[in-house]
Amino acid sequence: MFVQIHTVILRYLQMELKSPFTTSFGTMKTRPVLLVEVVDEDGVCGWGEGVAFSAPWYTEETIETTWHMLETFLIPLLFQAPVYHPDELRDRFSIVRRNYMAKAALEGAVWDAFAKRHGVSLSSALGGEKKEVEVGVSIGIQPITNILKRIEQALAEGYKRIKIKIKPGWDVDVVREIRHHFPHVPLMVDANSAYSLRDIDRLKALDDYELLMIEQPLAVDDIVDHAKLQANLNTPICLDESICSYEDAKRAIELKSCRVINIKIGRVGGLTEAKRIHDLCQQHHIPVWCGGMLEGGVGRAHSIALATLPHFSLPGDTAASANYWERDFIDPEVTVDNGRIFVRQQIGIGYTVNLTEVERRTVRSKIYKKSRG
Ligand code: OSB
Ligand code: MG
Repeated sequence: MFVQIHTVILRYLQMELKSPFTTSFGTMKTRPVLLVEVVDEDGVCGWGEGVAFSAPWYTEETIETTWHMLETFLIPLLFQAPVYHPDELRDRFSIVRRNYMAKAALEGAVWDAFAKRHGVSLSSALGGEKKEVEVGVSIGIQPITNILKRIEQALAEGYKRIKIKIKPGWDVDVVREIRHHFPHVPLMVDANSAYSLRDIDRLKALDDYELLMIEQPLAVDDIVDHAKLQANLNTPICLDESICSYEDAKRAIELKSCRVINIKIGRVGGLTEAKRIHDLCQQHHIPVWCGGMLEGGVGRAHSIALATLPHFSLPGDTAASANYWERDFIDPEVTVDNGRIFVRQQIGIGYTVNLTEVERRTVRSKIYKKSRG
């Protein structure tokens, strides 16, 4: 059985975040979403989501560059030949360098269509086993009283772990204050590359607060400096932005640049590559968890499916839809029960895309058709 895609629809959605999200880089109030719909010869649909933001602060991609790469290169490559298994797309797309979020958006849609054709959930198509996944929340930079309130609320909802964003000058004091109110809560911090080795004393000061890990303290390409930092820290380093491929993960493990890896489907170019990194980390006993990109429902569903693989042993960032949106564009919305998401067993991503909710937010859309013959 194979999937021959003959139509791809790209949609640009503008989503309003319930509350602004601030990282070491800046604040986001809205979240553009690139929705990818693929349709095969028999009318089976698959859904994918591009996770690039409107500005290239997290990685070099933006929603506009992903649209361009899809339209000009990736969609034509997909139309070229049938897909017997979505794993083939990694090779087929490799003639386009990097542009991982663009590749992941289209590959994810094909994975969904593939699972639907085979009558299985995306989780089982990937080899996932878990029937529920544990999740935490990521709390942006904001006044400390708000952070304490958000933590209290998240704990009341049962979330398994709290992550806060830090930056130079907004770190040790904030963590100390949180520990004062919540001495034993599973807590971690994420710097989104805001530090350099010159800040080593400030980062070492965080060792006193029993943090689960420090996520991406140094720059994206500072794989050597991360190794030097890790050798001087008791707190495990978790890499996010630095790991864009299996090879990146291999280097980071060999150099001992981190003790934990955050896997995001978009950042690494798709589910196939995410699975390869998962398997590598499993062999090397490096714990992994599934990161988040403030996704809409489709991206959220893909992350949930990925997190059902056995080596995702730490709670991820995939919180409930209601943590981000007044109304997500899938049915049902993603809900969290005592810090757990129950994995839907329906075919494909397991959630239905609500076209009314999609169209309400669609700013622009375009249909691409495979040419005949
Ligand atoms: O670094 O993990 C990150 C959000 C946007 C971009 C990067 C990151 C994040 C988060 C929030 O931390 C994850 C989420 O709740 O989806
Ligand atoms: Mg991060």
